[in-house]
Amino acid sequence: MLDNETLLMLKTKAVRLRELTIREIAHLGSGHIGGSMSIIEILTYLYHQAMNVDPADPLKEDRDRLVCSKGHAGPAVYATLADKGFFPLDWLMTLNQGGTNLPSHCDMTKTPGVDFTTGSLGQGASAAVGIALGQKIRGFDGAYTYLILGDGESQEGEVWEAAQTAAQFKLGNLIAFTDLNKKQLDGWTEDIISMNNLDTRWLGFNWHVQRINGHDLEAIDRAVLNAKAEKDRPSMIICDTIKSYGFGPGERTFGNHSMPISVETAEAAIAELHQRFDVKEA
Ligand SMILES: Cc1ncc(C[n+]2csc(CCOP(=O)(O)OP(=O)(O)O)c2C)c(N)n1
Ligand SMILES: [Mg+2]
Repeated sequence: MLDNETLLMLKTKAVRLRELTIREIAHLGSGHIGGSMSIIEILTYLYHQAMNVDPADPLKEDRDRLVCSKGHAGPAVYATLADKGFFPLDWLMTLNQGGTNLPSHCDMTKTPGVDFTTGSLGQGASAAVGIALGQKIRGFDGAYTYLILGDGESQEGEVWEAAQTAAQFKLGNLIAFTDLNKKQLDGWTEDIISMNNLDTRWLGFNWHVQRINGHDLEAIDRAVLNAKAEKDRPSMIICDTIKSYGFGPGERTFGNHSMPISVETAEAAIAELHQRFDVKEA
């Protein structure tokens, strides 16, 4: 259970990571704001509560790993890693420009702290299974592999090949999140290929399954602790989220997968963010 001080720290951190992500995309002029904003609490919890990682030694062998399979959420991952100290904050202003170390989609060959290259949806699931299996084979007891999938991404067949393999190898050290933000690139997931029965699908593949509010840090904490108690089954934490959560102009726009953001819009949105989310003294 999170004590009050830790919860306050995490909530404050989530606001900061949203602010960095908005500024980073606005500096470029446009980008994948929707799916970046919806995973901020998951990233906040992982990097500030759950994961054994060391910014000074990003390739430490027995570290926990994250595969952000929805690689287009790179801007949120980069904000998290920069803030954590994996690389200088001013790199964020080079997002997706020539010569950058922060390409639009996550690339492990370019960015310190990125554990796997993603962007081709579905592939990160298989990679995470392989990484988790490797941790077990190498005897890294207590090391976990975390995986973040999109709901639209879950339409990919490769996700389900990975699911059955993880169950077969009893990968209790694999903890996955589905960012169930109900939208994919250009519409409602429900209208394209429904993901409404995700819970029973993962159960059918013999995973441990939980469903939570993905913006509730305490719920994420409880779910991760439950997942860790499950030693012989991989875990799926299905997170109900809102696409673009915390970036007001995106929340108010249906097509918020990737959108242009001016610096002026960003600054107004950041003011709104603080109004809504800053933790008030009791
Ligand atoms: C194999 C593959 N097909 C298509 C794309 C193009 N694409 C990028 S993001 C996206 C939508 C993904 O939706 P979802 O997984 O729900 O992501 P989120 O809502 O979290 O942004 C698509 C189709 C891709 N990157 N990879
Ligand atoms: Mg989605």
